[in-house]
Amino acid sequence: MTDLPTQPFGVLRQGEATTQHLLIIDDSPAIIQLIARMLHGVAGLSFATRGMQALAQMRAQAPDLVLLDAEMPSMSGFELCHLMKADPELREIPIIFVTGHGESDVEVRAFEAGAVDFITKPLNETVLLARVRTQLRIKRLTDELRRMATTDGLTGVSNRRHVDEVMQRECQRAARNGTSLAMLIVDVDHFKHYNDHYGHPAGDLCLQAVASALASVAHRPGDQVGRLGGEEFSLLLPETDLAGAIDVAESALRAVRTLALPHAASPSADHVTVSIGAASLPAPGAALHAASLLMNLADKALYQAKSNGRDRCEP
Ligand code: GH3
Ligand code: MG
Ligand code: MG
Ligand code: MG
Ligand code: MG
Repeated sequence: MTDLPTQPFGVLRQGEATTQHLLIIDDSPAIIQLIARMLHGVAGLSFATRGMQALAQMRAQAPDLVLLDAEMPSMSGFELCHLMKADPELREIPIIFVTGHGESDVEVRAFEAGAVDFITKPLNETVLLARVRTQLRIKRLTDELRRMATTDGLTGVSNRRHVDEVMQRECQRAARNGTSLAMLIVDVDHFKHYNDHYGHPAGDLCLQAVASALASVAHRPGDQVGRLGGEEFSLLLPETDLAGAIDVAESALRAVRTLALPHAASPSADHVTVSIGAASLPAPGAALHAASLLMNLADKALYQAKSNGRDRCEP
């Protein structure tokens, strides 16, 4: 970035996939350029000179940090901040206010609006760098903690806690919008024999392979693959009815068969298979405890799939 930005918004420096991304929102191209120079190499950088453009950019790709000019024409930084805090998708993005006023009431307003920090113009490079680095570090740690709290360590799919959380949310959404919601419970067949025959470390590898096979068939936005525990997985499928869920289950059965993992100790097949129980909402009596009912229905269906011979899905 050597020239003043001439467009109203854009990317100044594309970060690598692993680097963090910062959005500068300021009506002055000169300030944007100054900040970009001071933050050279610290993060991927984008800019916007208007609040509306900034909102569109953040919805397209959420930045890790926003530097927000308090005073802009048409939409002030405070107004933009309020809009972000009212939007569940943008609420968590940390905001550092940048303002020409050093008066304490502006500072108070910034924190009351939900900013994490505050910098005054004229900008001091050392102060800007220190505050930006601090916020990016907090953001990286927060992201990492959230990832650890929601994913299963062995397989990388959602853990049980996150499955329950997303189930509650999706059940409420399905009831509110009158849409269907399906759940599959997937259980590896004769997995105790597998461990006994091949050893526990091989069993772990098998679970990882099954998890990726499941992830490969649950690819619609909003689909969630989770590990309920042991050798039991869940697929939560929003806006999917029972027939649609059974289609996904058939693909899952195929995907696991296609892994072609030998299972010499299985009484029912010579390779690793899974059994699947399917259930969907709306279901009779589901109004109050929809999430646990859906889980129970899928669990009963799984039991049927086991007793009907395994390597199959039952509703
Ligand atoms: P079924 O076909 O009826 O499901 O039989 P199963 O042997 O798969 O079911 P069972 O519940 O008897 O055994 C599940 C086994 O899964 C027992 C347990 O040791 C194993 N298991 C649970 N968690 C893990 C894990 O994280 N890694 C490995 N390797 N094995 C696990
Ligand atoms: Mg301004
Ligand atoms: Mg099993
Ligand atoms: Mg069992
Ligand atoms: Mg089991």
